[in-house]
Amino acid sequence: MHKDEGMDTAHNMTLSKHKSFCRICTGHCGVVATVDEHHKLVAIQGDRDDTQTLGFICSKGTDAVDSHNSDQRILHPLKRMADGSFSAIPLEQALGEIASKLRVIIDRDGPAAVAAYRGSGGFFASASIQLVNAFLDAIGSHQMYSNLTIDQSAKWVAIGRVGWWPPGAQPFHTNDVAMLVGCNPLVSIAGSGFDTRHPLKRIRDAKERGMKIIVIDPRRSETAEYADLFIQPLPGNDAAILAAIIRIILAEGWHDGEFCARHVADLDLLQQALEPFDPELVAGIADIPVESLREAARLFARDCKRGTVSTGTGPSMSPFSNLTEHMVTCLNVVCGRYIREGERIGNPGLVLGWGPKRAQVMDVGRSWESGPKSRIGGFGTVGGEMLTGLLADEILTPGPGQIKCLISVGGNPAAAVPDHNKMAKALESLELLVSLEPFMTPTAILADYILPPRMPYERADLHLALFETAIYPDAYARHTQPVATPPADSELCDEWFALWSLASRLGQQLVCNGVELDMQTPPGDDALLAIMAKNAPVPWQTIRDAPTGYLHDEPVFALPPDPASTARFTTLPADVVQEIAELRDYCHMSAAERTIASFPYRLTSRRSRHRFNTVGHFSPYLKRLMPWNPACLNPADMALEGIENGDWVEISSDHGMICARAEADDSVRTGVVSITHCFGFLPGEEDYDQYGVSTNLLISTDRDLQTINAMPRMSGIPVAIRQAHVKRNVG
Ligand SMILES: Nc1nc2c(c(=O)[nH]1)N[C@H]1C(S)=C(S)[C@@H](COP(=O)(O)OP(=O)(O)OC[C@H]3O[C@@H](n4cnc5c(=O)[nH]c(N)nc54)[C@H](O)[C@@H]3O)O[C@H]1N2
Ligand SMILES: Nc1nc2c(c(=O)[nH]1)N[C@H]1C(S)=C(S)[C@@H](COP(=O)(O)OP(=O)(O)OC[C@H]3O[C@@H](n4cnc5c(=O)[nH]c(N)nc54)[C@H](O)[C@@H]3O)O[C@H]1N2
Ligand code: SF4
Ligand SMILES: [Mo]
Repeated sequence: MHKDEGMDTAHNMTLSKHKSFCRICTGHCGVVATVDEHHKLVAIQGDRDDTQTLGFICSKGTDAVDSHNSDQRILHPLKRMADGSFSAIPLEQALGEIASKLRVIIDRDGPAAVAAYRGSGGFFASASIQLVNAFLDAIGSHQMYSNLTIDQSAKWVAIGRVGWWPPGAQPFHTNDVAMLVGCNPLVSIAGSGFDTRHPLKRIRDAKERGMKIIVIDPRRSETAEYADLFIQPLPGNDAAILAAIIRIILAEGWHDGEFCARHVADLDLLQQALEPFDPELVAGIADIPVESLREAARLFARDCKRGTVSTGTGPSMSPFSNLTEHMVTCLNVVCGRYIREGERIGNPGLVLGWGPKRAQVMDVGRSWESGPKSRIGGFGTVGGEMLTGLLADEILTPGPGQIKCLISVGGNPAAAVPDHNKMAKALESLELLVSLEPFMTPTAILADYILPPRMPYERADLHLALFETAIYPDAYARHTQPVATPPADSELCDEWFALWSLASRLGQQLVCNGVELDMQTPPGDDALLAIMAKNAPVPWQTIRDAPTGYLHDEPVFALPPDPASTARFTTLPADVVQEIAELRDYCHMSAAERTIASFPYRLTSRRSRHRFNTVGHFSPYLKRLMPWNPACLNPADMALEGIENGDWVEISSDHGMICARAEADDSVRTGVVSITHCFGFLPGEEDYDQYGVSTNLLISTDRDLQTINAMPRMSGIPVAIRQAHVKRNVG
């Protein structure tokens, strides 16, 4: 804690300022938090002296003052009563009752009947993050779910299929080119392959030093405004676009032949397999100029020598998403865009372990081919987790292994998970739903018990270590002490405390990072963070006591490969051959065959500045900035459909129908409607002015799932659009 005191003379109050950092998104913005003499948060400002984020802050970051002090915040454990209302009960009682119910379920149905879902709130509570897995391990359940498998799990699939390069990809600040496919870091402040620490400054600086930026997005996004080459395709065509770009590069010999000869097992097979992706054909399907594909290949592979192609949520949510990420990885591989032997690895990790890595391919294996399988569809695990696209069916389908209890740790599956009605029905049907959550969200409303935790500025914390090498270009760690105290008379329960206490009551031993926790005395934030950082190169105290972050600047270089290693990148495994065949067939369909006549538009996902997924719906300030989620349409399409700005429009897919207000937006290409996710409330609660509407009503999890990761089709969704006179949502 870094402290500075002063007087607020108008209110005759002693105010003090403390450095900390925001934990709503991976931006991790350094802030100065002002608290009053009762340690109540009164202001949050961006910290201009922060070495990483340089003063950047957004509307959600400053709103933390109101969210911490909100009169809608839950301040006591709540229990759902027989009549559906909630009653505040003492924490000990709540934990005791939950433990007894867990005991009954485990004894009767086995440990696999107990599942956990970690959402964003759970990811950003660092002291708690390990406890969720530790709890499930202790009781013997494999049912770990999170938002990662309705996000970009295609990246794990690609690593499992192609191979991993331990020193990492070439980092943004050393590069002369960046190809960004379906991500918008200037708004999402997210994304590997970019520098999200004050992204506007970073992109301007990069352009100033000559970096070329290629953006592929159906919407001329805020990031696309900085592009040297902007390609605006119909959504869902990224796999074909990237296949065509690789085909051009290989045909022209612009790839890194030396790197490929040494590290790629089957380049010739890839080249043959991509033969069907003739640029003319692909350009026709994606509705882009063929020259833009050639220009992208030239700029990326011939004219620039360092830089990567990276994706965000757009392509990972659209059709052919695993194949798209495969092509992304292949493009980086054929151009050799990895940190090489002898080169400095800017961030070789810190909290989760640090040290030199060999410049060679590592075969990490296909996690989904061994280990536990889902009952529905026989899918395996990805990133060590079961697949959220199947969660509702795993709850609803009777039989051995059916999930009867879900512990939601900082997540809002009732609002965030596709197939909105099915997910809500599943949560409602659970024998026991526990929500570790500060607000009365759709998920909390369906819960049997709500345990409200301390909010970020009230707890000690670390940056999101799981993604540390993507967030920080150097080996850097950010710790904060609590800077505010929780509201008076509250009885809160941190996520870690709930899980520790439940395990303890069930007589289970928790093990975190190889350390057995004392199950008699609660560990506390500091002990848990120290355990997480036990493989860091410096003692925990060094990281903890660095007031504004710890930089470990001992240089690390990529080591020579192990001569005995035979691992190579595999660009054409058998399942990819099959996916390429499917994509080829799709590309060879006629336009009429490719489009479902009754659903001629494509709905695309996008993020909004003034929400973080479902976070912000309880904030008067953020709601003023963005009350609901408009359906953004190109004015030409609006004219075609006879829709005026502000009109109600019906958007229907083969699964459901929603109503939203149309907004003319010429940054959206024709044929597309762009609308933000995670609005809306529970099925049946239709109050657009209050909540907006859930696009998850349009998405099925019965079909259109990707193989391997069961990723639902959440973007590039075929829809019909028409002016509506009566507003109604039908899932
Ligand atoms: N149709 C469609 N659906 C989507 C997406 C899309 O683009 N389109 N995007 C998907 C993606 S990428 C994601 S990541 C998921 C998000 O899915 P979730 O992670 O389930 O949803 P969030 O809204 O991020 O949930 C965060 C919750 O944490 C709570 N919270 C805030 N602070 C704390 C805290 O300190 N502790 C605890 N315990 N809780 C806290 C918030 O109130 C909120 O309820 O949604 C997915 N759903
Ligand atoms: N302000 C804000 N920030 C957030 C979030 C938020 O809700 N609000 N959510 C957070 C989360 S959970 C995540 S995972 C990250 C995500 O971060 P990003 O992936 O950067 O998310 P978006 O800003 O939605 O950018 C996705 C882009 O993909 C485009 N797109 C949609 N479909 C396709 C397609 O088929 N092909 C191509 N090429 N592009 C397509 C969209 O037009 C959009 O511009 O953001 C995080 N940060
Ligand atoms: S929510 Fe805003 S202030 Fe907070 S870390 Fe993200 S970008 Fe920074
Ligand atoms: Mo996400």
